Amino acid sequence: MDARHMKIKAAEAALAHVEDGMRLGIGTGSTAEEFIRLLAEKVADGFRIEGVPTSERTARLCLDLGIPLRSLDELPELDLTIDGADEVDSNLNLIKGGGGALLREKIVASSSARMIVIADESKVVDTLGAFKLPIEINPFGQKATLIAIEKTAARLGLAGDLTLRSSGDGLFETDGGHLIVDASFGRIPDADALARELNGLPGVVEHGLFIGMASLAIIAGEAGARVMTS
Ligand code: ABF
Repeated sequence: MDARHMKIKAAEAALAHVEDGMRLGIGTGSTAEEFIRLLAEKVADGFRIEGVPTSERTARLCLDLGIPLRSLDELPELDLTIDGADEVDSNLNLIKGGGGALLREKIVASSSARMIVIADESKVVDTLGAFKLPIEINPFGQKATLIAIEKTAARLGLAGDLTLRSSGDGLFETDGGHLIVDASFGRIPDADALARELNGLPGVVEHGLFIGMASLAIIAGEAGARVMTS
């Protein structure tokens, strides 16, 4: 089964968790987009949901496909968020943000009673960190923030390149106008500690470690979709 079909399998299984009338956080990325396409078919058949998108890209796709959207300010308490991930470990801790939407994804997920992650088997890891950790930073004082991140990581025995993400003709900017640093720390033995330390750095707006946020993960492999719980 190719990667796209695995993503569709995971999206199909996630759809079973969406109830008529739900206030639903809708994620970003190619797996989330397969979910959106399937959700749009149900909405076309009369299924009622109120969607809150986690990125401008997701919002555009939902609107194109006829999924009713609200802002998070209109619906500050959501029933469920369905979103992708770059890495999932056995505790359901995640690395997210490869798509550059990590801040809104984390805000929407934290406003939801439950979060279900949808991913293909390739995202499951023993220890987070093979995927470069996206860290969203304020452009003001970015060099000072990079130094602070390096020093913080070193205190935790982590080291690696910090690369400002670029796109097209310049630095990548998030929907919120921030920059993203991709940190090649490698294996992160204590992701919880790193998350807490990064949260304390003034120039860091958010980071891609989603600790204890996912209620379950639906992982699609050759044999179909399976559920991971922590
Ligand atoms: C988004 O999904 C991001 O947080 C994450 O980087 C991405 C994974 O994308 P894909 O499903 O295309 O692998 O939620």
